[in-house]
Amino acid sequence: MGGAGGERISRLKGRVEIIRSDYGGEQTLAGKSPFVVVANRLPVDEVTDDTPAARMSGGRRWRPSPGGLVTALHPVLVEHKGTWIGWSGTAGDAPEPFEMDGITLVPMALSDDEVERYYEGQSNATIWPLYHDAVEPPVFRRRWRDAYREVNRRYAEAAAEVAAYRATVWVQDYQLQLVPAMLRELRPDLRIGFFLHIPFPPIELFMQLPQRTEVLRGLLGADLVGFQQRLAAQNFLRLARHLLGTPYSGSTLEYEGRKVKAEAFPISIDVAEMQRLADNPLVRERAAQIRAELGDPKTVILGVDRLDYTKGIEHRLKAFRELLGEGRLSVPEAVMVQVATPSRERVEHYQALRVKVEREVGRINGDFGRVGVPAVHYLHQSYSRSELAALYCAADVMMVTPLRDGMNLVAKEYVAARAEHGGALVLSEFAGAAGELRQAFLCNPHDLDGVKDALIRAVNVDPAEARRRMGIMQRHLRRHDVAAWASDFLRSLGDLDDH
Ligand code: ADQ
Repeated sequence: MGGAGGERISRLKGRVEIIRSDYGGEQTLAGKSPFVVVANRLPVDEVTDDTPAARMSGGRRWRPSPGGLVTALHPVLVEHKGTWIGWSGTAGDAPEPFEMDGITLVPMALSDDEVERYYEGQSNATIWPLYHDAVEPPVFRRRWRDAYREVNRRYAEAAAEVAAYRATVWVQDYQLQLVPAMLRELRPDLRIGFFLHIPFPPIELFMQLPQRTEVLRGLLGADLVGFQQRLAAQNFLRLARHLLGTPYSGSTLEYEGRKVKAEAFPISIDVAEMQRLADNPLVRERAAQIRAELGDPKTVILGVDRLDYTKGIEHRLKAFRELLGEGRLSVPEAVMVQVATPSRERVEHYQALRVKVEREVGRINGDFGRVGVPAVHYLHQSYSRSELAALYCAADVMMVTPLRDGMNLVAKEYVAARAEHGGALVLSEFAGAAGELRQAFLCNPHDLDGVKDALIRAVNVDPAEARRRMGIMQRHLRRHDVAAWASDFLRSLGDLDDH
């Protein structure tokens, strides 16, 4: 790591320049960013533009990829001349930093090899399964770990370079757990926050990680470590005591003479945006059209997930199949629509999952479908926000049955889209969202009979009762939207008294 005192060579953005590591206070860092977000991905997608004009200019074009995080942080980023550091999504050289909608975006380069080892390997085949209760066995590889460390170091150096004196830097998620400590070593003046979007496992599981002490120390580089749920924050505090003997009281621990806070900040969605979409007459029309195309069934049951083994898609399909087999549901009165967004398609577990899900869909349709009337409509595609909103509006019952999920935004989006129209949410107890959406039909996805019963109760719920439940959950979401989430986190980070 760049040494204290003296000079450090930074090869950021393909340039080589010398910066003084005794950052020298406000003057030397004038013009830099007082608020920096560091995330694996930038909040934009590259648009393939093969027109002669685009080729001539050598320019790359970008379009915002709308997500809850950027929606929530956009006002803060604009107000504070913020910078977002992240990967563009394409392997190879990184484009130069550029401005979009009032935010400076600093693209990071990842080579093909790094995409395979840091992103698909260590992030998505080691840490992702381990942190999700090891529902698939995590794979441990030394070369993945080395790439993870190297990429984390580059992100930390990029943040150190763009951050103003005493800036606030907010690091996001499991791909970048080493960044807080690396950044603190480079820039002890910064206020550093970290938020983990996925669960944080209990000690027994975390201890499997060969890199466990390094990851823990990496996170402890932050002033505030945020989690989706209180249980995750407690797992973290207990782990620090277990592994490093770090004492804690309440949510604050003492580490290397500093205070580190670990707290829960359940993430949310842009509730107003989803409600606006759901109220849009074009979206309503599209919802009616979807129902008509499905053959105007009495009950439309919907699932919307990334095609991921944590989401419990197979369990949900199996419950539906058994209910059809037992005659407790029947086609065409009830049909299921399962949207499974393509995801991490080069990772082995994901390829295997796709085969299993598609086989199960084929089996259900073979057994219970008729010509022109499938029992399950399976869509392995990405959709626009308005098409998703139309699907939510069209669905009588939404099934969200993950085996483990940090939060699950789909559950919140469905509730926000239902306005005064009722509808029922079947929700796994193992989704973070279950901590807030208590009026859902909660179930344990491992208990197939329990899932079946919850689905039947949701299908048969009295409409007035459905509206009552939906109303309570909506009121909760209106008070706890993603903007409230971001400001709660940043307020808590700003309240820390050690600066
Ligand atoms: P994810 O695991 O990706 O997020 P989730 O919270 O459900 O899961 O968010 C998925 C998002 O993608 C939703 O906003 C949804 O609308 C969108 N989406 C899903 N299918 C789509 C499709 N076919 N087309 C277009 N959009 C689609 C991780 C954690 C979660 C945590 C979030 C945020 O795993 O637990 O809730 O981060 O912190």
